Amino acid sequence: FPLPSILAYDLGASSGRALLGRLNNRTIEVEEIHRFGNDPVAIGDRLQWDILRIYHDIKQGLLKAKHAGETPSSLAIDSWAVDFGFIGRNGELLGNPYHYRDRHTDGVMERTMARLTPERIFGRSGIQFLPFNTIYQLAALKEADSPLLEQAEHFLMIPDLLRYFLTGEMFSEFSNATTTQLYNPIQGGWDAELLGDIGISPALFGTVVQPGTRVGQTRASLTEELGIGTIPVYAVAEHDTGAAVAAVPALERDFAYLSCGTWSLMGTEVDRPIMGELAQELNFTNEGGVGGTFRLLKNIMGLWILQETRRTWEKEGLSFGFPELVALAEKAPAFQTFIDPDDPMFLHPGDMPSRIAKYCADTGQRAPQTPGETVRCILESLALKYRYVLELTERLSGKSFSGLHMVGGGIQNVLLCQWAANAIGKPVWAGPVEGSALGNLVVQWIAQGELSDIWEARKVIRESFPVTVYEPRDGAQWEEAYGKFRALAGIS
Ligand code: ADP
Ligand code: LRH
Repeated sequence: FPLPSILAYDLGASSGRALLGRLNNRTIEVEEIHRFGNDPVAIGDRLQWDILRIYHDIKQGLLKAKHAGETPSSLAIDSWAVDFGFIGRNGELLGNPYHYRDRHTDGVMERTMARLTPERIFGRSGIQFLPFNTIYQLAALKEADSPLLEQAEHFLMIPDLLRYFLTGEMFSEFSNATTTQLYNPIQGGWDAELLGDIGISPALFGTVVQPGTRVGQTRASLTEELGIGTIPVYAVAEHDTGAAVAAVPALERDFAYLSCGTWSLMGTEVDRPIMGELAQELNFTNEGGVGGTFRLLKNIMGLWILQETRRTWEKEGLSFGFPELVALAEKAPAFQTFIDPDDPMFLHPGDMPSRIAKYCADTGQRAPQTPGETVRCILESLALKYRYVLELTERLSGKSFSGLHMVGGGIQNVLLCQWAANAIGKPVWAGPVEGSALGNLVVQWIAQGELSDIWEARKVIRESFPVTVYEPRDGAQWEEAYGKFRALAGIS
């Protein structure tokens, strides 16, 4: 008999993808059946999701599965954190969800922090201060007197919303809910006080379910439209970083990870949130995970800067693939220029080479002159920032790590993996590439009793996919570069 398959949708910033997964004895087999664009659409001053097109592509994935003779026995969706849509009284989506890189939140975090105090916000949520957190997106809509708030009856985050389109059922998934900075992990629910503080009705916020909950099935209108059977739908760790960390093939309890895609998310897994003064001061976060875990981590701007650099050059008629950019960086001279990748100037879409040049002018450095120098500056700076954040993670968690697990599309950048190992002076274990989609799959299997728990899942992933080991090299040069980086990037 053919093995039953299940379906995972992972909506990243660089693409959306649908993967079919099979568990063959204790080996995971995956097959990518659909990959599609997930570009936000700029209209006037707004930057928005093309949400109906994404739903269309989710349906395309179902059709492709059907044409391959597959009837997935379940499906689940994960995507990036913080973004959401509203449902009105007729059950329909109101407007297009805003993308978190929209500038409508400019200044809102600062104003909200001044009014509520950082202690109150962090003390109730345990979530790091990022200007695009849902709390500031909602506060921005409130400040702008958005008509959406007059009509909204339900708040749903993106995977919850797409799942609602598929099933007709509304549930909020826990891992993603925590990223709003409006979920209280101590009380275990939406924080009505914080919502009250920003003037948003708690009545919009519905039942929160844990990763691994069955939350409906494909609705009749959809199965009829596509000519497919009914498919059970699960809530997994619908926050893509939660899914990626679930898929880290660690065998030891105290491990450090770097989920390396558009963002670089670095930290460790903990059993309960670390919400003290130091965590707040270092701006670490405690995002909800699978099986009662939390991710103590910090966001690092990541390969977004490289993606936007590439897009800028493309507009200028210079077209490079990622492998080509990596080759150019390798040939450029080492340790010429450093940026702090987390400078707010790099957050919004736009001309990154010009912003890097401005950063260099502001810090008295010679700006990179060629594409190779530019890419080298980005990748070296990222690797050095990894060292900084890894040291902070050790300090805050009281753990000591023997190396770093890297997962996600960014591990295809072998130079970055090697430089990360060099910068931290410890081995990097890189794999798997499709971390989020795999985390999505294994949580479905855990929910169905095919895998016992997250630790068995990690073992099975370890046995099913290669892990490339990068041993640290050139320690003295990287040590010296780290000192220069900290001085030039203004990192104390
Ligand atoms: P997301 O899930 O956030 O969309 P991914 O995990 O797919 O991101 O990672 C995308 C990143 O991976 C790109 O920004 C790019 O820098 C890197 N990448 C993808 N393919 C390659 C490649 N062939 N060589 C080097 N880097 C790559
Ligand atoms: C990574 C990610 C990250 C969030 C950001 C908005 O894709 O979900 O964990 O901080 O996107």
